[in-house]
Amino acid sequence: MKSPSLLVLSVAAISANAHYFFDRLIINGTLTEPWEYIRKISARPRTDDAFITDYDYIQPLIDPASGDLRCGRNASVAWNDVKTAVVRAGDTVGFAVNTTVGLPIAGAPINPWDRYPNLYHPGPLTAWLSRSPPSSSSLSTYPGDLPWTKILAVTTRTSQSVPPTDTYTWKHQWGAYQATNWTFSIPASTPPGEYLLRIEQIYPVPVDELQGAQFYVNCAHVRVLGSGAEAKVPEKVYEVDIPGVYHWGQSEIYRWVDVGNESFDIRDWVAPKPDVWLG
Ligand SMILES: [Cu+2]
Repeated sequence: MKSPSLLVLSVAAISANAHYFFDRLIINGTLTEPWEYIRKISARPRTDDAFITDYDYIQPLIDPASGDLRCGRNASVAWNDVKTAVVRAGDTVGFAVNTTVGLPIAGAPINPWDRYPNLYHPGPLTAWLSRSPPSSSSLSTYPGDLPWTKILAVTTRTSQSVPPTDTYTWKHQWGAYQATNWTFSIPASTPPGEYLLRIEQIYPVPVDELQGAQFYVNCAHVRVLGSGAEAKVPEKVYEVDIPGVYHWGQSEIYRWVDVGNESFDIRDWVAPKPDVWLG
């Protein structure tokens, strides 16, 4: 029989492995430091007086109507000293996954069982841009309350997909499954300006299981220079508000694609709106 303490530890290990965030921006193939170009997020609030751990930071968002859906928990404005990455429209950027806050977020011990930095959950991975108004003094104070445009959607396998390390074959249909990072290009016709660059991965879960769908989102600060291509403003159909882009119970993301739905076929899955703007 397992001792109670071992049992607790193994449950904690499984659940801690199951969440993550994106703390590093990749700029033209170079991996930057944690939170160097990305807005820090807060730990989930605790109602007990237990010490805050990594697990409190990697907790997903579960309310699609929350303002936190833009850039993560308590990240509607930047409160760390976020650098702005300077890229040309058409350049390759990306995000890397982590499960530990590491330094310099103080007060969060790193637990050995937290070290499993990949997209452990099956589900869609997307990237988004929202342009800060030219009149605003700083990207750091831009809350992301203007429209967002989706510039990447990873659903099925691609050449960037990694070989899965488990035998859950139905999950392997997702292109980003178990990826440790993902890179993509800023559309070449993106108008020059300062932008929030947002990454989002959704773990689809039905409304009556766990806490419903889990959202993993983070935002980087980027200044997009021209590419030489003609700049184009995205048509209205590609622009959405966040929050507002998803609603509680929406069929595409409030459903099982995990253990318990082994017959899941990703070809039957319809990606939520909006469509991807390719420029
Ligand atoms: Cu999780």
